[in-house]
Amino acid sequence: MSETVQEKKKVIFSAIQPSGSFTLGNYLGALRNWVKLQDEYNCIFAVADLHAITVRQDPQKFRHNIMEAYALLLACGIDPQKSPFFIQSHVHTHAELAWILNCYTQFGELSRMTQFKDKSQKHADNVNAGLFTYPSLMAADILLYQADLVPVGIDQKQHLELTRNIAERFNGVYGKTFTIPDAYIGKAGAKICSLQEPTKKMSKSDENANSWVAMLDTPDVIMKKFKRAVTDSEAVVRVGEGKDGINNLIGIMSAVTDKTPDEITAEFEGKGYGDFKTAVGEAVVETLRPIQERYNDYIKNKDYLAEQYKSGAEFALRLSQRTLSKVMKKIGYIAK
Ligand code: ATP
Ligand code: LTN
Repeated sequence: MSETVQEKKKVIFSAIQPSGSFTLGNYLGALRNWVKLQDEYNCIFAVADLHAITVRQDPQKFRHNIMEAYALLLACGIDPQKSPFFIQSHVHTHAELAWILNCYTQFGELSRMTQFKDKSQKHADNVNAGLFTYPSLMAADILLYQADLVPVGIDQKQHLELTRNIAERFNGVYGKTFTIPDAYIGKAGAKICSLQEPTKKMSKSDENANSWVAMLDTPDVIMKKFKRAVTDSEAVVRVGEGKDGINNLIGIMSAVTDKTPDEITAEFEGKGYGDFKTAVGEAVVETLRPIQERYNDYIKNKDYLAEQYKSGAEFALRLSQRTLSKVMKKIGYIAK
């Protein structure tokens, strides 16, 4: 990887938590876009496993989920030759800068984060300090690589605002140290909703497994989930108010086939919801099939995976160490 040639492109950093099996929503709303960004930008991606323990994880499942996440992202098309791709806990600068940034982040700021409020309600028995300071770790992830742009869903925008505030505050005290990152929010319509409650987003932590499609679900399971998808009583395939279920299915169909909603409506004129659901299910199966095939190859090849995540971590450490050293020097720490 030639650092001199790539330095001219804008830097993108993003990460995803290995907190369960990735869904069709994760793929269409985030991962697929990451893959497309790789040529135009200098991308760096990570599996955010340090973030994931803000919620209690079963060790065996956690180990499996981290490896699955890594292999699945490769299968989606993340190319570690183009985009350094690592596991967050392998790069110690993240935890170190997170501690430092914690001391430049106000209690009041963290208290206003809606994700903290939501998650502390959801996990009322484990409102730990990590859940509270999660945004400082996310800020460290981003600022370590001097990222210009951060592709995130709308739910993470508040965390990115806070990252900018922390960076501006630090720069204000010590002089320019961090690049101020901008959110890179994908085009509207990328929000995929639950198949059972189509006003809510499709989420991997939803207890009703019929509400989400996992990227690694078998074709049979995918077809069943689509056949059970909630619709309405009008029986006309068209986008409309009060037709959240059908709107969502049209959105999914449009995302996986690249057809416009109008083209889809025309194609299914006079046909019932049964036919439409089958067609959407089949289109999703075909979209996921090649990814699943590649995943099955990668996950068997643990040596290859290790080679990739180790070299990703080496690259990330070298790059992030530069920022961390600069930060520590400015604060007044004594160099080793
Ligand atoms: P959890 O259920 O644990 O909150 P999640 O499935 O909602 O997880 P995240 O890990 O929070 O997903 O999100 C990872 C990325 O996937 C984010 O960029 C997010 O915006 C995107 N994403 C998640 N769900 C959807 C969805 N239903 N539609 C579009 N994008 C999504
Ligand atoms: N908080 C994010 C995952 C995440 C992230 C990041 C995203 C961790 N570190 C840095 C962008 C940049 C989430 O839960 N979706």
